[in-house]
Amino acid sequence: MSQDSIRFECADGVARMTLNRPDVLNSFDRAMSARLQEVLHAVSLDETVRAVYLTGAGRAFCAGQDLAEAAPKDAEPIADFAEHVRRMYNPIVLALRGLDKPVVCGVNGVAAGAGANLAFACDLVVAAQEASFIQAFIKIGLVPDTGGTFFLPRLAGTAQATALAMLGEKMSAERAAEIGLIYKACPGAALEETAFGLARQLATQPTRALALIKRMLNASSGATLEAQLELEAECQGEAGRTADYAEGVRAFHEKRSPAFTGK
Ligand code: T3D
Repeated sequence: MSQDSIRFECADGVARMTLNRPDVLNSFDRAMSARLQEVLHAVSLDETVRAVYLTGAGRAFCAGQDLAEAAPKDAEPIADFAEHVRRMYNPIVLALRGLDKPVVCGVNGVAAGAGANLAFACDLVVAAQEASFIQAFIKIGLVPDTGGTFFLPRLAGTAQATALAMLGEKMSAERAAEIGLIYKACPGAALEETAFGLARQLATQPTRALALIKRMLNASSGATLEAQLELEAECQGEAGRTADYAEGVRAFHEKRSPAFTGK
């Protein structure tokens, strides 16, 4: 397995993951998927990591499935796409949504097919103004995967989701922000400062409370009001037992900035 298809560094509580196959616009082959799954698992076990940053190397974020691997010129094509999707993409989406730390995605360039939906599975998505999003699947006779049919209607509504999936048109980062698909767009030169800056900021915040917010938002779309109110009560109970809550209130009374430890 190529270790380099994902560059992985940890510093100051932030795990930085960079999709690193720039010659093919960081499209996914099996090795890159396996490595991303591996680093996401490592991060889930590492208490010193309090936020994750995901981005791409070179001019693209990710062009989805490596089409040379899906249908190679001189070899057998992938025989069973269902099994391929189950192994390549579904575990990554579940790992991102289940991770009890915030994931910031810095979309540095085009995000197509599974690459677009990978971004939408993250918690906060900031895209360079030069970036674009394409549900490219339909252009090659496929259907959205990697959670596209789950995230798109929830983020942007059914009308937009239908148009994106059925037309496969390129959408600018600014338009994606306008319709609520992503958090914000910024000039490309400011992406590092803006998006990675958010990850660094989140790594200094009450990590347990952030994890609980993520848990509640994950549950929200399939919950009744009664169930969601009960979940909020449980999560508030848990947040209230953290050292960070005690520190937050102490800092408030002492009129100083809190020093959260993530405990
Ligand atoms: O199991 C399964 O396989 C099913 C799962 C499917 C999941 C999916 O993600 S399906 C969707 C797959 N992705 C696509 O269909 C997108 C294909 N790429 C594009 O449409 C365009 O490349 C982009 C719109 C993303 C960017 O266009 P542009 O003009 O900026 O770049 P380009 O010139 O098309 O690409 C640059 C190079 O990257 C080029 O290689 P070359 O000619 O310089 O040697 C191109 O072939 C390569 N590349 C781009 N996308 C892919 C790719 N190589 C392999 N796989 C790709 N997906």
